[in-house]
Amino acid sequence: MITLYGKAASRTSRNLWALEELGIAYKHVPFDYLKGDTKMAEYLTINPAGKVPALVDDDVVMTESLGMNLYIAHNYGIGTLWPEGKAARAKCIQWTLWAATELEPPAVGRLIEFNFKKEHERDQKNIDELAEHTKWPLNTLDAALQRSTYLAGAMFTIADLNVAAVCEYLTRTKFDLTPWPAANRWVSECLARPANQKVNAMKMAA
Ligand SMILES: N[C@@H](CCC(=O)N[C@@H](CS)C(=O)NCC(=O)O)C(=O)O
Repeated sequence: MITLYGKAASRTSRNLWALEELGIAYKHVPFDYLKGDTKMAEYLTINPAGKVPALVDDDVVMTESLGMNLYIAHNYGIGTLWPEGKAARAKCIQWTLWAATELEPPAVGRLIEFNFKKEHERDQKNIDELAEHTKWPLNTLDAALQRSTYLAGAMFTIADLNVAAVCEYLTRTKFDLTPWPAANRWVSECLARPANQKVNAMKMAA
């Protein structure tokens, strides 16, 4: 059985979302990185970087939330989160790396400005620059979603989950997505899925 480390209100939420989509049994250990749980010796043997999330599945120990979701989908979600066919699977890998490298840096920067700083501490110049760096990736995402219902074809896959989970940083910080209507519609639809709503409830409860 998979054991997933990390409180729901962290990047762990994207892994909880994947596990909930698949409906598989898992154990959740809600270690809190803000309280120092992840710097305990016990946890550092799992992730020497002292960050969440991390996953243990028998002899597999893995970190990096978006990569963990590829692992979960590939091993437990064939035909659902992990689509059939080379072309669709290629898109899952492509969009996951795109989320990590193109969209997450400016999106996390924005989250830090709005959720981790008090209003008077915010750096407007940084917020404006981050918004500029967010526009190009959103153009790319919108163009893809004008051509295809989901990122890897006609069905929701781990490609959508991984990218939408990063887009959630934008919606949470009230970034206006209306200039990208296809992406805007798709983000709303993905985030409204029952599995993600269940994870949202876990975040609130923690
Ligand atoms: N690239 C990593 C980032 C992990 C990460 O930075 N996690 C944060 C919580 S969302 C953390 O544990 N921070 C604690 C720290 O930096 O010491 C991933 O996607 O898993």
